[in-house]
Amino acid sequence: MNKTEIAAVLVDIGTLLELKGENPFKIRAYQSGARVVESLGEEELAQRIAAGTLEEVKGIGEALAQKITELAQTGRLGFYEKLKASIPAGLVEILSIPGIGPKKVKALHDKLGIDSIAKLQQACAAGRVAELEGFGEKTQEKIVEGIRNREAYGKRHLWLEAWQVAEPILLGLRVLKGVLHAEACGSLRRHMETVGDLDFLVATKTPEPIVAWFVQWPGVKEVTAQGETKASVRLGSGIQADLRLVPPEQFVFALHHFTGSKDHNIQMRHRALQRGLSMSEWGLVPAEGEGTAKQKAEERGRQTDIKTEEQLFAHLGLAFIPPELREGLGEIELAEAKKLPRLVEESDIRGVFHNHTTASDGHNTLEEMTAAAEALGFEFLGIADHSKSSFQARGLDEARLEEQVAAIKQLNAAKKFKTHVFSGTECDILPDGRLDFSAKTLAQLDYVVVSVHSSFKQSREEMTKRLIKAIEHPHVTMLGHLTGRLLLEREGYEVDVDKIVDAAIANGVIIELNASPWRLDMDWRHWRKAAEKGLLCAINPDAHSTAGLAHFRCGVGAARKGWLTRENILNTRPLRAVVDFFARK
Ligand code: DGT
Ligand code: CA
Ligand code: CA
Ligand code: ZN
Repeated sequence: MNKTEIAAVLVDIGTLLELKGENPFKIRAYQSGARVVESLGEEELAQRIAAGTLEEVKGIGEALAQKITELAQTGRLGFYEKLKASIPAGLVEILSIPGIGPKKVKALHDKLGIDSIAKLQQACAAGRVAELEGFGEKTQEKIVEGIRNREAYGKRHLWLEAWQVAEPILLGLRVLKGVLHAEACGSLRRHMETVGDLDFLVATKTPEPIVAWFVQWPGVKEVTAQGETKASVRLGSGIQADLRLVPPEQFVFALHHFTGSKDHNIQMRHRALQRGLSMSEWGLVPAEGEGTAKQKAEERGRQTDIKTEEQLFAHLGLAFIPPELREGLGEIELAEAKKLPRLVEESDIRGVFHNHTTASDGHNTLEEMTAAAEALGFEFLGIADHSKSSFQARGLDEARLEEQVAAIKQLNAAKKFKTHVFSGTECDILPDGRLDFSAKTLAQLDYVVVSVHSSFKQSREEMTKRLIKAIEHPHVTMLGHLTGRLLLEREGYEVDVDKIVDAAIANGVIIELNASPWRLDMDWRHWRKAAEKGLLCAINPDAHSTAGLAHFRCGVGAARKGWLTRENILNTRPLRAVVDFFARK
């Protein structure tokens, strides 16, 4: 196990102990132990485990050191397994409802005997939860809403989670004997923000052993269908996966078909028909009744020349359409006119702006974050910790912000890292649209991100007014996570996106594409129109740890879905140009 996995187990243990009503000191020891493990370097952790010096680290006692060592060396922990087994699975499931922590779960269990989501739902319907001490009507309503969302969202998965499940399978397929091509199609390939199921496609002449390999993949929990050329499974994470195997000459047609989207496919099929062709996962063949026998034979001859998607699109008079654009939203018309944009690529990104450190609610220090940014090859890194009103996130007050500005200045002057660090803030937008810091305080910074973290329930009009007031503030550089949504968990607050976009353009303010896989906010569906109007984008991982910086890649995926080019995105500019951009504000 690596340190992130170990830390996750420790956090889990803390939660389970809390469910059992254990001693708070013991609980806290696991929670802080997790933070300590997360903050150690991967190498340092390995060395200390090997040398048996883990206990010398502040915050890690003897018992914790033993458990971390067992996890690191065996990937398992007897204590953890026993603890899990001692708690009804339903209680842990209830924990996944937003707004219910271990204390509440314990109270529900102790006082109402609730040990499953179904029982919780019944108790809410009968009004019994509201009557409990520490709950009330509001909490009960929130729980009901949480259960409803869970049902609605339960069948989908975040893109990144789906990718993390799919990637090792894909890599495994690609090195199997007899596999000529393998691809993960569907919404995953199109980079949708959430994914329903995985669609693997393989070109091969020998399907049987590949099906056998797939259904025996260690992550498979259940085989739901198995045939000669296809199989469906449910994986450990709950996600379903289909595998289809086709002969090599059919691969490109199946690849296009199973990439979708359905709307794109319908439009493509229509276009093919206009040219006397019938398009399907099997191939592109003359449509019934159309053309002479000679034409059909000629067409079949030409089919064998179609080996790549480029050639398939070209055969229908189209430029290649990147998978991200295949949503049936006008991409075919632009591909015909050869006017598709050159989409931004991961390699275009030279740095990111909105990130946190241990000064607020991040897990890594300024230096660690900078080192990680350097390792990613970034020219610049923006630090934007929370401001004082976000006290739950240990937001910085003026004095601590000033200290951070000085520390960043020093870090840059020391030239220890190749990455230049910008000092910024993620300044709260207060409920009335004023900012959490004065203009004088903001003036010391290189740039200012402003975000909403409170009073989510305001009306659409109020929220729109609130955001526009913040956008009009002369020191604001960019607006963070436009709607505050958490994918599959929480709807964003109501806001008039068009008005916000217009206000941002009018005030020379950037809107962030928050690249955190849980957010991807502003949504890709708004970006094409907004960028055409002249809005500038910043792709920001909103990283709360060194690992989180890599989430900028999810942002690039969303930006591509939003038709964005390099020119639309501040992160693609060289350091000097970014410095100039900030200086003009
Ligand atoms: P998902 O899994 O809900 O996130 O979305 P997709 O797009 O991966 O959809 P899925 O897994 O049902 O099917 C994969 C692709 O297969 C889909 O994007 C397009 C193609 N496809 C599936 N059903 C149909 C259909 O009824 N008509 C057409 N034209 N294409 C289909
Ligand atoms: Ca799918
Ligand atoms: Ca599917
Ligand atoms: Zn935020």
